[in-house]
Amino acid sequence: MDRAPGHLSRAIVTETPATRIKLITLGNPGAGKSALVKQFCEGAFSSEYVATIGIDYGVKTLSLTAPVATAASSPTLVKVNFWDMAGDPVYQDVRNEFYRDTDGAIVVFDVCSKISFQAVDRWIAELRSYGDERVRLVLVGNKCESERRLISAEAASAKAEALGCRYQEASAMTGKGVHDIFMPMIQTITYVRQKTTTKPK
Ligand SMILES: Nc1nc2c(ncn2[C@@H]2O[C@H](COP(=O)(O)OP(=O)(O)OP(=O)(O)O)[C@@H](O)[C@H]2O)c(=O)[nH]1
Ligand SMILES: [Mg+2]
Repeated sequence: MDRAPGHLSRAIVTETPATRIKLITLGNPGAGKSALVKQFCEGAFSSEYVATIGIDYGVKTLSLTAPVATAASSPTLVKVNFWDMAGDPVYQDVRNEFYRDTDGAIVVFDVCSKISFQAVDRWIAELRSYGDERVRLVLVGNKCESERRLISAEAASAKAEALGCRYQEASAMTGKGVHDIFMPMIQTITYVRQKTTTKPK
């Protein structure tokens, strides 16, 4: 961590051309969006709540091997650009500037908060109003290690099915499920991008 608390890490400078993808996080204040990104990027967690002001940006460079890169090819370098949005309604105008050109959206609720779960539809509506149709979605129930859970995995899975997306339980605190939020999405987006940009010989 080389910036102030609540911020993401700096870009890793690389000379090699990389596939660039854009991911955004959505969800109510306090759901744990920033904590999930921090856990994925840095393997770290802070119990202090530093609300995101408007939006926060970070980039993580990954070297993907199979199944994205075939055994014969060299690993695929991917720069994942994270736009971590503030959940506070006061920042709606700020968020709306950043929905365009998004490849994947991580919609987060807190399994201990009915309000945050009920707000999922509103977040999807905001995304649909300002983002592109092609955006891939994953619904995330965060804080799953908590004993104060109010939303069952079954209810959340049904919501995800209605939305036509995957449901992933996670805990930014313990790290459980965090890899499985991001990696399948990053791999799919990268794979599709490669297929659509590689011309047949
Ligand atoms: N118990 C528990 N607490 C968590 C977990 N993830 C995040 N938190 C805590 O929840 C609070 C809010 O986390 P943030 O990541 O800042 O929430 P956010 O969704 O980014 O909130 P905004 O930036 O205001 O939209 C912090 O105190 C975190 O430490 C988790 O998995 N388990
Ligand atoms: Mg935040």
